Amino acid sequence: MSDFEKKVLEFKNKLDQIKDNKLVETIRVEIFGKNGFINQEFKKIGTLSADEKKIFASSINKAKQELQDIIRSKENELINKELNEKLEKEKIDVTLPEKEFKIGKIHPVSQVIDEISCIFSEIGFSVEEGPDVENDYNNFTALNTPENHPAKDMHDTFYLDKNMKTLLRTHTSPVQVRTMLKGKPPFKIIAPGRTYRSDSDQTHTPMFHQLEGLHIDKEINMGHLKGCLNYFIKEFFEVKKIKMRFRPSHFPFTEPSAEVDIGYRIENNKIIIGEGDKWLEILGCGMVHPNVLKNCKVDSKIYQGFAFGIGIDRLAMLKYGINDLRSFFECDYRWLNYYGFDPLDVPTNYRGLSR
Ligand code: 2NM
Repeated sequence: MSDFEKKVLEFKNKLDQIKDNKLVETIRVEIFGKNGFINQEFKKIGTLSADEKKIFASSINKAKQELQDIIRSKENELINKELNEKLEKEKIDVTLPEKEFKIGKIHPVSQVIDEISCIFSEIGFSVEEGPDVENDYNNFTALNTPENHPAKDMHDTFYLDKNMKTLLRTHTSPVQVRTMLKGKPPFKIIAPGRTYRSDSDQTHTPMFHQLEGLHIDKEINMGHLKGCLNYFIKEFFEVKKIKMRFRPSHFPFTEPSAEVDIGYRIENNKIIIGEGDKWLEILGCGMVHPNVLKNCKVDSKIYQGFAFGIGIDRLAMLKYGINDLRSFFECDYRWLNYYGFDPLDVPTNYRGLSR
């Protein structure tokens, strides 16, 4: 076998073993490139006799044709192989059963917070939030709560340190304090959120939800308070008229203070809100105490206003006919599935955030 034939055989063997298209290209250049094997061999022709020239040229041309064919079919083979591997890897079995698709539910408390936020937003209140872990000043002192007030007792408040300076907020009022301290009047805000008291029975859970409102401006009086709450209760319970009474009460942070009852009656085991001869207490309110305004750097000679606080969990129970408070926080999927709200279903009377 001549050197030429050996070299051709070598290329054929190499090509036969290749598994990567990039290597085919390398060998193609080795064979057919400007300084490649074929051109080198053609250059040798000049040194041969006329007879030898003819034979050698024809064997180069034959080898050239063969190697070209081999390269072409090798390229095709590898392209097909790659494609088939890709198809195999990305294959989708359309006969497989679909994955179970479960949509979550909106907890009644979240639903009611959204509803109330929408109602107050429409009359100019903005929503403020604050931390669950508070200091004694924001939770009690700024709110005119005396040092010996029973709410400050260990039995009522979860303290987080020995000095009783850090605690879990017992109401959302510290949000109002923070808002007043960091801004300038007028203020027109609501603060919904989690609150904590050391209390646990049929109607109390240690964590519960409150929503408080605050409206401070130059000419705010109790008439505005009544009008605002009357509007809110009608919108929330979706009734045209509401029987409502203000009962004198006491809170350290308001003067005067009142509790608000609404009329109701029971008909066919169902509660009718807004009429009837029974009374239901639903919130506390009053005119913000001048001491609170002073503690929050608001000039009480120029500004005054009202505040109110509502228990959200109880409101949700009332509106949506849920009778056990503790079930709210048990995280029972079946309960949430029954009492929760479909996030994609927007009933016509829903004033939710999508509006
Ligand atoms: C209530 C009842 C009455 C109230 C007062 C304040 C603040 F910060 F302005 F002083 N926020 N919330 C308030 C007033 C809360 O809950 C039953």
